[in-house]
Amino acid sequence: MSEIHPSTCRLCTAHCPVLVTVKGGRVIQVTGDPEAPLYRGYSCPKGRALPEQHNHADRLLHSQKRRADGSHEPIGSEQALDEIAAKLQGLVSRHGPRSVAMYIGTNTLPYPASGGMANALLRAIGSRMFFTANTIDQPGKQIAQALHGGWIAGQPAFDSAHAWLLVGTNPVISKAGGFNENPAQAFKDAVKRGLKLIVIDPRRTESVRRAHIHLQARPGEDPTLLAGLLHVIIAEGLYDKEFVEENVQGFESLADQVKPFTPDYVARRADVRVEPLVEAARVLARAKRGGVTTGTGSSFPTRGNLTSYLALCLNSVCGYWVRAGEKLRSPNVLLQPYTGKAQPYPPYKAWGYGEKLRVRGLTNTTPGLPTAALADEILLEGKGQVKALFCVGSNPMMAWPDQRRSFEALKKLELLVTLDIEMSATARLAHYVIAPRLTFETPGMTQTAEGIKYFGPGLGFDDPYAQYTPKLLDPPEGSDVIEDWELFYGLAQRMGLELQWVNFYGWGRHIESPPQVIPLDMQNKPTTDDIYEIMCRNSRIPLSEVKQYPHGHVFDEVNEVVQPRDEDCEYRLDVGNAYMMQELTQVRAEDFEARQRNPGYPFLLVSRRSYQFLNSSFRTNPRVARRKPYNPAFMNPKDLARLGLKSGDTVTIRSPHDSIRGVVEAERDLRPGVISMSHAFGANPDEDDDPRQVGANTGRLTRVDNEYDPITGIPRMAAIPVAVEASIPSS
Ligand SMILES: Nc1nc2c(c(=O)[nH]1)N[C@H]1C(S)=C(S)[C@@H](COP(=O)(O)OP(=O)(O)OC[C@H]3O[C@@H](n4cnc5c(=O)[nH]c(N)nc54)[C@H](O)[C@@H]3O)O[C@H]1N2
Ligand SMILES: Nc1nc2c(c(=O)[nH]1)N[C@H]1C(S)=C(S)[C@@H](COP(=O)(O)OP(=O)(O)OC[C@H]3O[C@@H](n4cnc5c(=O)[nH]c(N)nc54)[C@H](O)[C@@H]3O)O[C@H]1N2
Ligand code: SF4
Ligand SMILES: [Mo]
Repeated sequence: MSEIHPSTCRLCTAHCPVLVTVKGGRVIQVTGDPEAPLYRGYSCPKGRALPEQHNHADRLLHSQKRRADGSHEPIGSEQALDEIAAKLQGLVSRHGPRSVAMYIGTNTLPYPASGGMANALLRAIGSRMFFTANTIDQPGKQIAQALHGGWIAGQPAFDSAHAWLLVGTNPVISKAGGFNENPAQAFKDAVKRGLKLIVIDPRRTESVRRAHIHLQARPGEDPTLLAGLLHVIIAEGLYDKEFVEENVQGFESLADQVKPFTPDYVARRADVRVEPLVEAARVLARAKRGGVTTGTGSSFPTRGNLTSYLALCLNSVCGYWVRAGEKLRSPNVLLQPYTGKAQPYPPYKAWGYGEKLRVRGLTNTTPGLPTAALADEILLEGKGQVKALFCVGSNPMMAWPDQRRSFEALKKLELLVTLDIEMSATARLAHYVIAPRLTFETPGMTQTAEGIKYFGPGLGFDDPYAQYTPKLLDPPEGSDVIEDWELFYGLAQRMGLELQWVNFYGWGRHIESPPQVIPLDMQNKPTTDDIYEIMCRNSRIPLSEVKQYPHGHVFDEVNEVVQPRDEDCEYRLDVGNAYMMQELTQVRAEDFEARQRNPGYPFLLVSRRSYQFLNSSFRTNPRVARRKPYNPAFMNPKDLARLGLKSGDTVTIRSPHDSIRGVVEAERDLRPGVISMSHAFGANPDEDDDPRQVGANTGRLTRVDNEYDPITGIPRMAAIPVAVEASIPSS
């Protein structure tokens, strides 16, 4: 007998409501939930492959301990925790708390308690070395928000907008940028009702299909393009004068700085035509309600802070912020209530506080400690050297830039612990691999996906939507798996540490939600549901009420009207930040023609998300990876022909730093001169890396200490100059 339960796929920020068929204690099918609101029954191949993930033959059902020869053997989870606690204690007493670091990755998203508990343990130890994937993703978003300030009432909801600009993001596949609920359908509906979609992307993506204008620009030129759009809007006097007058400062500086970015200059430099560029600017400026969303495509080619900042400037100059009397976008449901006012909150400190890194002058920043510097913090001898690293739902060996350096670093650690469902590339180097429970074996809720809104305007859910799902099944019989958070709680217990939970959501100055500190009971272990109750202590809608709607619910009673500006509010949005204006001057001064000539490396390698894979996850999932377990190197057919290559050929892709082997595939929709590949594939440097079996690791082509952002440390991760040569088949 099988039963069907409503639940949530929590793999990506979309958090799609799903129906889960359970038979004999095993999950056998996952489909979209037609009864759920907003999503219209949507699900994607990864969500539908969750049964194969849960039942995978290679799923870790027992934690693993590394033997002296590098192989692993099973170990009981209690025993593993005892041993790890003892080692950790020893390292802390010998080398101090800073020798312990955490790295939190994407697969903490399904488990809302895990990141917070990892952080609680680290704080109890006295270390501030807390790193996340955020600083190798789009850290510029939070830097820009801090320099520009924000708008308490937020951005208009997409379904009310007249124009929208997507820069280096492909939400139809990635669900990023706040397009959670069936974005393909949302774009279709919006365009039908008259919205004009504008996309800047070197590839004619799935999201471009509905676009009014597609600027298929040269990668890495987003600051130039955005400055060009601002140039036209200001030069033609199309900006929202009333809004700017009342709410914006620094307008003169911005106007001055974008002056040299004439349409002719921008068109020549980014290799687009003048007419659509000017038309895009006019469409954006004439729309009363709109938005600008940037993505990883515009973050990775360096200058992500500036790109995000100029995107915010476009929003402000066009007056794309919700006004008094309108409906508040993203009112909180599982987060604290707040009053949405039509007024700015002021800029705040973006970096230069908290923990200082020992390399490259880096500090803590609004997006967190620079993860691209963590390998060097492990490698660099001396006081404060990192000796122990915990990886939570993350995979540094696949995801960090400069793979060979990461490899040297992880091998040097005295204690590497990772929580993973399989023997990932990182797990293969780890002293301990803790086997965790999987999605449907744990309760879940949408609070984290809701909280994404604090990462930038337009993110999170537009509507007051929430869902809770109970645990649906027990882990497989005979297994010994724990929830991620139990590792950190268990270590704290063993080390005699008192943990304090911190509810930490809100914009820079925490105008909505000042952090709350809640001591955890260290004698009577809480349940996951107890922790969720703590997390939702001050939520706008009690978690118990959300639980009444197993298919998820839009809490319309939370739909609030935006309040007018406080009489005494003098805050303004800053579009003329000196640091950003200086960077824009540097961009204008670059000899772009010399850079473009780069004869040794005639192609630019960029990144992309695949529908089947989630970063390094699902690569061995039989349902989605059967046909093609690797990441093809997509190229324009004309480029292939010119090089005498055809789809399926193996090539060597060489950057100034290193080289990888890839399998080329023709893609007409890609701009000539560009190679587009997904990241998080390949193998460790000491392993067999047949590109047809495991793909290639694009992170190997980059260096962390060469072209990097001086604030967030993120290095060039895309628009990497490369050469492509046919590979000599290995015998
Ligand atoms: N060159 C290049 N580099 C990039 C990017 C790029 O586009 N190009 N993208 C960057 C971005 S945006 C990001 S966010 C980072 C991602 O960086 P990471 O988060 O470090 O990498 P992931 O591959 O997402 O790691 C997820 C890990 O979680 C494991 N896992 C899967 N399910 C579970 C589970 O249920 N529980 C637990 N505990 N673990 C699980 C997977 O097996 C995998 O090992 O990579 C960045 N690196
Ligand atoms: N299916 C799926 N969904 C995912 C993920 C996944 O691996 N698979 N990963 C998740 C993660 S960790 C993240 S951070 C998000 C990321 O979500 P997005 O930021 O939307 O990432 P992509 O879908 O790769 O879209 C980036 C786009 O930028 C384009 N691009 C490349 N270089 C440039 C450039 O220089 N300028 C401009 N303007 N465009 C450029 C690429 O062609 C690509 O279409 O997706 C999340 N969702
Ligand atoms: S879009 Fe994201 S949340 Fe939705 S089914 Fe796919 S992986 Fe799961
Ligand atoms: Mo990401």
